[in-house]
Amino acid sequence: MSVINTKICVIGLGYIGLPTASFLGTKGFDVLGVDISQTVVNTINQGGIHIVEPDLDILVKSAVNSGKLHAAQQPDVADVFIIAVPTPFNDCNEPNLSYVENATRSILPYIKSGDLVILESTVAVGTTENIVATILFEEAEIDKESIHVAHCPERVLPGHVLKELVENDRVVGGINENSTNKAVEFYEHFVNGKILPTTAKTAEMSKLTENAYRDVNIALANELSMICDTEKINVWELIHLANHHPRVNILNPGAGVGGHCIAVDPWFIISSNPDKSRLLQAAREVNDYKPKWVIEKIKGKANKFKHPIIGFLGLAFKADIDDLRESPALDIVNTFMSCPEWLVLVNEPNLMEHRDFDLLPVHEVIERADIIVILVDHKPYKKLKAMDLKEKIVIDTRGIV
Ligand code: SAJ
Repeated sequence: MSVINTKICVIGLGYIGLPTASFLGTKGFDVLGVDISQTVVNTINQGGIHIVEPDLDILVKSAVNSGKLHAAQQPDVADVFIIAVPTPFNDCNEPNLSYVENATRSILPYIKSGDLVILESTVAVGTTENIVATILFEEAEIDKESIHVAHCPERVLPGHVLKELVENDRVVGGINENSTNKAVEFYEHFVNGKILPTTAKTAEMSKLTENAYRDVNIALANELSMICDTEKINVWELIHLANHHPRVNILNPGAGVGGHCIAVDPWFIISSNPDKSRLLQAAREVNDYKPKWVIEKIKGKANKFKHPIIGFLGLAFKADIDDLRESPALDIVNTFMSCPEWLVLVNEPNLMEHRDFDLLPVHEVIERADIIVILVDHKPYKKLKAMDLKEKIVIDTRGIV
């Protein structure tokens, strides 16, 4: 496969698709990015971005200006198709794979013998074979042996996407050996990390396992934080000490687990294996309970004030990003917004403004509030000293002060 003559079509220009498409464009591939939204397509064709990720704007501009990245609402003929569409969950925690199905069907008119189709979206075990490959083989009018299909789950950390896109090791699993080999060869063009070949099903399970591992580990930390609160033990000191053991590495407690990956992906395993996934279900329960526990803690402290002023530090789903999707911090703040007897003050250093809140400078929140609740471990908060907060009631969910 030569970079110069290879046309790539990336379906879905979101948090994974757009960085991937623009990165491949800067590597010399001819890239067509496809998105159902006309606004997204227009923004990208003007060299702009619609999501927040450090340095992504520079990458997109460079790929678009060099003529190597173009966006459209419809796919076109290509040698490699990368599917990076969302896989949301319904209210019963069952995955909705219709975006993957639609994306696969959208390439049917353009696929030809020898093409490689890669599914990067996080999916339930079996999806690459049972949905993507099956649709292609049954509905494309070409010899099924000649299309290559593989799953290569994205593993990049929001906030570090451009670095991790190149440096992370990649698990690549084809539906047969030819597919695996073809996909490995493709990723070798632009990934510096190791390329680890396997089967499609193992690749799917590997991605789910990585996020489930983190969910379970954070659940342990969150459970310890609630136990330590009762026992009057400093949980951060406890974890620090325990982690000095050469084989212990406990993650950090917080206000809950947010974002669209770790709090979601275990459900892919649970929904297909409800009887065998008791640990994963318990971890989800603990992590989902943590924001409720924080709310009760705040209410307990607020009881002694007639009209308490509560200052919240942080709204994002994790440190040093502006992403509020599935943010436990946002849920906690919203709970108090609806109570007329409480005055709520909010600081979020990564946002200029918010539709529902007046965002205030951190020093103003601290000065005016009776109770300070640290919800996110953003860098600026790490400069806060216990001194700055003296005479205040502090609920520090992240162990900052
Ligand atoms: N969190 C804690 N304590 C910790 C670490 C995280 O409470 O010690 C919380 C965060 O505050 C946040 C949530 O967990 O609310 C998730 O944050 P995260 O940084 O752990 O992960 P994500 O969701 O941003 O990205 C994860 C990554 N997966 C792993 O680290 C195994 C990333 O590599 C994946 O590509 C991404 O999910 C994905 O797209 O699946």
